[in-house]
Amino acid sequence: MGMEKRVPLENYIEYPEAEMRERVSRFTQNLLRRRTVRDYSERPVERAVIEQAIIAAGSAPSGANHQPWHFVVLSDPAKRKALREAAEAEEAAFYNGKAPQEWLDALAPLGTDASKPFLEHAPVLIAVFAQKRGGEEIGQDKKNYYIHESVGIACGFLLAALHEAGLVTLTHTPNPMRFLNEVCERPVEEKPYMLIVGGYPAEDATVPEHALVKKSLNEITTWL
Ligand code: IYR
Repeated sequence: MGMEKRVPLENYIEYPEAEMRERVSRFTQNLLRRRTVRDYSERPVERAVIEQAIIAAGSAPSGANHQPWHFVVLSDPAKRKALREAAEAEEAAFYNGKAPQEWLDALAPLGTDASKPFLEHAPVLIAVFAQKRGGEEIGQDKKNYYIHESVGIACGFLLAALHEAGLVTLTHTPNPMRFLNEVCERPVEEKPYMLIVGGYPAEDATVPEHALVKKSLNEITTWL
């Protein structure tokens, strides 16, 4: 046996099968309403809501439970403006030559372009950083494991929590996004992983039809 200390599993809840079916379908139907939205209202979102969503993200499973993530919530207008300008410069380079035609063709049905006003004006902007080194406690300097998997799951939890709160979201990954370290005042050892934008949709918000098409259960599943 290992040297680990173990405690009883607490807080587990078993549901009767009928309730289980009901719960999972309610959860699924709710997640199916999630849309990636690019048109935001400037109406503010309470800090307490953002905090709860980040707590949900921070509960994600991670390699060796090292929790290799850091979340920077950006509201400072000067920082938001600087971030937008840096991201739009990278995106302009991407859309005007750097991206291969195949990639541009894949994006055409989404209608995205280099203009990213939500980076400055959406009420919630969270920059997620991945830590190569750290540990289960702040201040440690151990090697982290399965960093991409861990931070990816945390981002999924974050998106789901914001959706559950009744907000719309957008993932944005300017490429390259090293400029985020400076804007967000994070050390170079941390790698910017993703920007998560959230808020209330603008009254005239639209979504591309293309994004409504999801593969069916049969297409994405094999039962052996
Ligand atoms: N980062 C760019 C391009 C982009 C790439 C993919 I793949 C998308 O699904 C959407 C956008 C941008 O944000 O415009």
